[in-house]
Amino acid sequence: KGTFNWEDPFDLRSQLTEEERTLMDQTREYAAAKLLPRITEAYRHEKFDKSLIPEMGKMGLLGAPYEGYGCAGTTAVGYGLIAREVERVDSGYRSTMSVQTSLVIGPIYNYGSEEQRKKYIPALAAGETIGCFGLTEPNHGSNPNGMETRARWDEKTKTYKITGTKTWISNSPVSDVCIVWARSDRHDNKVKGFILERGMDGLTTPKIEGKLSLRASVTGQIAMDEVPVPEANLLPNVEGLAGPFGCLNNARLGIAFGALGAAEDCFMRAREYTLERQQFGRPLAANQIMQLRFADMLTEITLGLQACLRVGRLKDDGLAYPEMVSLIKRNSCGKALDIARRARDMLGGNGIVDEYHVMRHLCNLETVNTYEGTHDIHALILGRAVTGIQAFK
Ligand code: TGC
Ligand code: FAD
Repeated sequence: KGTFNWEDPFDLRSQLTEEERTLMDQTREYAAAKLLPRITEAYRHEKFDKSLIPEMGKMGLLGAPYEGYGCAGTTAVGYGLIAREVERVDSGYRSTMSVQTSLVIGPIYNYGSEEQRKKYIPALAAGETIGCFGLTEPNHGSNPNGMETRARWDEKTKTYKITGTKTWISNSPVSDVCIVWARSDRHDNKVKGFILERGMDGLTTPKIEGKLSLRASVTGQIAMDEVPVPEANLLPNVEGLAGPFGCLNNARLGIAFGALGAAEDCFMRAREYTLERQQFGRPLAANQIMQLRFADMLTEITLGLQACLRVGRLKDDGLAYPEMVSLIKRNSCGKALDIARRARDMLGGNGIVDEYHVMRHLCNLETVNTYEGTHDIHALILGRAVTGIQAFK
């Protein structure tokens, strides 16, 4: 007979397959050995370390849930576990990994031609090339349906001339490949996906300066002025907003797992700190208030992970609906943010210093709670499901 294991209260480990356990352990070891030692400097000086992409590629972390073309072919749960382990170190590193996986390899894999898959995915999975995903625009964030970016078919040159600006794009300043969503006059003005490559005329990717969050991940714009995109670079097998939203369903699942990884790190650091730190002649952890906070954190993390596991399993069985993903994305991000704020407070003054890691997670989680659909937008998606009434427009 065992005893209660506070580090894994519902024995998540025993609910994983042998391969998932190995993947989780290997990713945790890699993240602790290679990512953790560089994060404080990277965050402090807003340094994006390009070398981590091929490193992640070697570890099989890029494109993990896809089969073939150099991808590992894990379960959806396996992908979530990778996100959790990487985000235990930093949400920015998880962002880099999950954009490359769900938002670049994903659309090429799911909507691309065989030639496109063979041409782009092996290098992206190996981390030899970097990609980004352009949906958000300066005037259209929560409502991508309003997008202004246009693809105009030019019969003479047999190219789409793409014009518009995408903003808040993770990885864009360092990307070799940009997946861009635009309305196409050749397709009844419907949204289509295009693969743009660095070096195309009229394409620039300026960096966004001044971020106080996600500083280890580089963010920028994709500015397009009549960029000539060959027909071969159109994603042929999808049309409409279902294209980008289909990619987001996969990425949001990873975020739901990932945000809880950041929360777990805050919880563990607050525990270590309050056991060590003495005030009023005893450890801070001896106070009932502290223990109540730990009980609350442990409860939310444990329930949240169990929910992620359930949705991941349903996804692997082809039974996950987007609303399920909205529920866990919203829950994990909101709860992780609350846990990080609590943990920051429990570390007192030291809690604001980067060497203690908690404030960094807290700042990062502000972004994680906003991107891929804000906390409130996911509430409205769920509210629509419950009432049948669309409240956001
Ligand atoms: P709506 O009328 O609901 O749907 C339009 C069409 O899209 C289809 N659809 C979906 N398909 C697959 N999965 C989903 N989750 C889908 N949601 C909608 C729908 O069936 C319909 O298809 P069709 O064929 O009938 O036309 O669309 P709406 O315009 O009313 O949407 C409203 C809302 C709020 C749901 C949507 O706009 C939304 O999700 N907004 C949030 C925007 C967002 O998440 N942006 C993310 C940008 S990418 C990013 O942040 C990356 S960060 C990466 C990182 O660094 O980690
Ligand atoms: P808005 O849509 O202007 O929302 C502002 C506020 O209004 C929010 O609180 C929102 O919940 C609320 N709101 C909006 N509409 C309603 C409504 N109808 N009812 C009630 N409240 C409402 N995008 C990409 O395409 N690719 C990327 O790689 C990417 N990476 C990102 C990286 C970072 C660091 C950040 C910060 C963002 C990134 N994004 C990316 C963009 C992100 O998806 C958007 O910021 C997000 O979707 C919100 O859009 P917005 O910033 O325009 O906010």
